[in-house]
Amino acid sequence: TIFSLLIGLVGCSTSQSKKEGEEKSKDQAQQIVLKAGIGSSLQNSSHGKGLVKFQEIVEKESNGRIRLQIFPDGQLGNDKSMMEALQMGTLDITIPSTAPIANFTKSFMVFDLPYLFPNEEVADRVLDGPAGQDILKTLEDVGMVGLAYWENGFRNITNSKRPINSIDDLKGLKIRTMQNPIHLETFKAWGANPVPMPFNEVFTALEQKVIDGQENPNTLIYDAGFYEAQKYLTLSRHFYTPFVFMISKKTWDKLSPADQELLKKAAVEAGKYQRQINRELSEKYLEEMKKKGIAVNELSTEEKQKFIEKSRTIYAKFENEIGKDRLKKVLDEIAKVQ
Ligand code: KDG
Repeated sequence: TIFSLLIGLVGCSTSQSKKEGEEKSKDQAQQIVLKAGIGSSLQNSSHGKGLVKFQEIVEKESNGRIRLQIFPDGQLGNDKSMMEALQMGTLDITIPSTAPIANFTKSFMVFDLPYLFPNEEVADRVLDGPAGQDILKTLEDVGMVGLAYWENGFRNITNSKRPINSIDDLKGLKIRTMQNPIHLETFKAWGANPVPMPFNEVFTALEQKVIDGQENPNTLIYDAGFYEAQKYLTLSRHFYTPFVFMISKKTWDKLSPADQELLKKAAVEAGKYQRQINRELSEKYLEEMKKKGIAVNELSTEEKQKFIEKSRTIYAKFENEIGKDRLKKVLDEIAKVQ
C-alpha cells in the first residue's frame, strides 16, 4: 500500500546513546506518512478544509516528520468501505458520518435519532462531554480509534417533485437515506419511501431519477452538486449528523504515545476550525443555491411538530438496540447543557 509507517518505529525508540550520524538516520527512520480518505471535496467542503487544517497542524507540530496524503472525493470509496479499510490497516484515517458506523457498532446509533439536538451548541457540548467521549471509545472494539467529533450538520430534504410543507407532502417520495436502520425507519414513519445508498452513488441516482430526493446538510448538498438535479430544498433540520475523525487501530498501536497525543490534539483543534467554517459555509451555500434556482422553504413550527410526533415511536423502537442507559445518559446530558 502507499501508506506506511515507512520504517518500523520499535527500533527507533530503543536507540539511545547513539552517535550523531546514527541520530540523523533515526530521524529519517521515524518519518511517518498517513493516508487519509474522505467522501467530499477539498475545495468546497468543511470536511476537506478541516482535513487540510489537520494536515498543516500535524506537519508543523512534527517538524515535517509526520505527513499526510489526502484522497478526497470518495476516491478510495465511501464511508463504509473506508472504515473497512481502517480495520484492515490499508487506510489510516477517515472522517465518516456517524450513521454508517451503525454497520460496525451500535453505540453511535443514539446520534441518529430524529430531532435529538436542538442546535449546534448543544451538540458540541454533548459530543465533547462525557457521554460523547464514552461513545467514541467504543470504536476501539472494532479496530478503529476515534479522535474527535467534527460536524456534518443538520440535515435537510431536497427533492425534484414538490416543496415539502407538510408531512403529507413526503408521502411516497423515494428519498435516499444513509445506510442506517434508524434513518430508514424514520423516513418510513414519515410516509416516505426511503432508499439506503452510499453517498457516492447519490448524484447519478438523482440525475437518472432513480430516486426523487435525498437529505443532507446544506454544505454537502452544495459540495456534491445535488442541487443541480433537485428543485426543492426544505429546511427540516431533522437529524444532526456528527462526523467522527478516526484512525486505524493498527496504525495507532504502532505510534509512540507522544505521536498519538500530537495527532489527537491536532484532530480536536482542526475540528474546532471545521465546525466553525461548516456553520459559515452552510449559510453561504444556501444563498448560492437559491441564486442557482433551488426553491427553499422552512417547515412551520406546527408542521415540524408533526414530524417530531410521528417519529416518537422511533425512540421506543430502538431504545434496546441503542441501550437504555446510553440513551438516558445522552438525553440527560442534552437537558443539562441547554
Ligand atoms: O463526504 C461525505 C460522506 O462521507 C458522507 O458522510 C456524507 O452525510 C453524508 C451522506 O449522506 O452519506
